Amino acid sequence: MMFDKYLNDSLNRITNSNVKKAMAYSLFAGGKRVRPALAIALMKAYGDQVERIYPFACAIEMIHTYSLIHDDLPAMDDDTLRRGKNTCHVEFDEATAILAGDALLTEAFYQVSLCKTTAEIKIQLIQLLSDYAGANGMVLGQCLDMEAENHNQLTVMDLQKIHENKTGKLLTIPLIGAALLSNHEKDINMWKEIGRLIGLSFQIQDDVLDVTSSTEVLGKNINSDLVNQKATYVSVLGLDEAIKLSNTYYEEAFCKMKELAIDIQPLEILLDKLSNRVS
Ligand code: GRG
Repeated sequence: MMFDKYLNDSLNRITNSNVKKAMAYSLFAGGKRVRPALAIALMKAYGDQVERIYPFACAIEMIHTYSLIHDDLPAMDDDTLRRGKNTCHVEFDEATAILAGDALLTEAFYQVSLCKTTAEIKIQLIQLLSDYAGANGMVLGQCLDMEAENHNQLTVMDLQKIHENKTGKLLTIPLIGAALLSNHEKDINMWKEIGRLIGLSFQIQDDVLDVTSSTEVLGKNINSDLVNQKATYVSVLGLDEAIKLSNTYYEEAFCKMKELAIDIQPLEILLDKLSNRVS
């Protein structure tokens, strides 16, 4: 079964309502599925069955989708366009979008309960999601990002702290999750570092694409950082240095992967795609 079919079927147990419609709308609005792809690639690299990670990958995609719905709300970035479509609160309404985000976050933990693994590993997966997506992780990053809006003298170190949490933690969850599910706990510290590097690189690309791409290609309003007067890797380092730093981080991540006793190819292919992404 393909991952998107699993994701689609995961909604079968949800009672029909406007909230369910909004959850489905945002889950299937054309996301790139980068986080599930990382989890699947690592399962392959470990020689494990990819389907074993589907419930966990589904949980991550649900949390990712909730974060985007809430990030687009008027109280946060107030965005009207994502993935070339209306944002959730524009398509439905603000209250429904808030509830859809809440429901996706909650449903993620139901999905973890479906993982075919031991109770001990499920507890570790639950702790991982709570820690990395919550107030020690992605939510912390979002909070630091909001606080930073009032400071105009941000350094690269400040940006690093924000984005290791806001972007990096959610991109690290699939790697640690796959290591846990395929019984490679000894590799977890390495995946933490690799996830951090991929996360920073992914964020720098996001900042670069915001000034170099177009609304048509990106599916969202461009120059949003400039309009919101946000400090970004591009505003702090300049465009060329930002691109260089993004490539360096991807290379470092790749070098670290090579130190592990795994079949590197599935991750190499994915990392190559990510480092050349245009949206
Ligand atoms: C609201 C708790 C809360 C957190 C929001 C993730 C986030 C934190 C905000 C989204 C805005 C943003 C630019 C985040 C940086 C990470 C990023 C580039 C997200 C977009 O991920 P993609 O490109 O999205 O994987 P698709 O649309 O492909 O699923």
